[in-house]
Amino acid sequence: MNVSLYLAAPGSRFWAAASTVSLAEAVARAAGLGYDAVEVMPLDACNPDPEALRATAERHGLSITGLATGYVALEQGLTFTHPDPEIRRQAVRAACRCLDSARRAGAPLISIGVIRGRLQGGASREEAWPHLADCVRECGLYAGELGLTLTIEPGNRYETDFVHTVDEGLDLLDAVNLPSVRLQLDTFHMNIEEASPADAIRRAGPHLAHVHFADSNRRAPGWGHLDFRPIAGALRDAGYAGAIGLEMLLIPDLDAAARQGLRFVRRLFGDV
Ligand code: LER
Ligand code: MN
Repeated sequence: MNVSLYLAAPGSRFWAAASTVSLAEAVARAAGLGYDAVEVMPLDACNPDPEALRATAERHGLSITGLATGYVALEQGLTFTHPDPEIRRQAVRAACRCLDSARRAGAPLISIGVIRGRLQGGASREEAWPHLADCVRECGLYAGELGLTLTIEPGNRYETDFVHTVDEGLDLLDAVNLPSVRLQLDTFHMNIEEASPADAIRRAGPHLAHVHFADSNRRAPGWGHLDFRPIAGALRDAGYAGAIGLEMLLIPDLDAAARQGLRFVRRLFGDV
């Protein structure tokens, strides 16, 4: 099993996984602990510099699983469902720049999470949904041109108003209908939104391109009350061959959380 450590760039507004040391230092520590890869939430398209990130990862024998686009919403206030068409255009341009960064960093995917946005300005969900589908289609087409994947990550209701569950994610995939647009699941969000995370994984099946693991409290797996055994069983049943990205609160500190997450995942999948 390829295990990846999710790192938000130092200073990120994202509420989890923000590294307290430089990304170069965090990558070195991940490698030292035995990780296979890292996944990064940048601060913007050039920070971290994609080539420098790639060189750092390669120097430590790690790959880069993906880049997250959350910074486009969190740092720049741009979302795919904003009532202003100019803001939506800028959000698409920013996500396409993230795809360029992923290509330069050697990462195979970028993920679409909070960039979907929240209902604003009185617009209804029905009005905003086609905007979301149009923006995702435009970015998905560009991802296809670059040979990359765009993943839709269902997120819990406190972070986004659009696509909380696997079924809504599958609806969006249907609406977009591009092989370059796939699903990404996160056990933290599934624990809040899905009746059964394991059944949700089975429904996602072949559409699944990436998975995030965190416990019920976003701490390292094993430090909350989620039962990961049915989740691992469902991933096996679904024939999932991608990475497990550990996207956790890095508490009490990066090393302790990263060590616990890696050990837990290796044991869960019988890798040790
Ligand atoms: C946000 O909670 C999340 O799950 C991330 O994957 C954002 O990149
Ligand atoms: Mn996630």
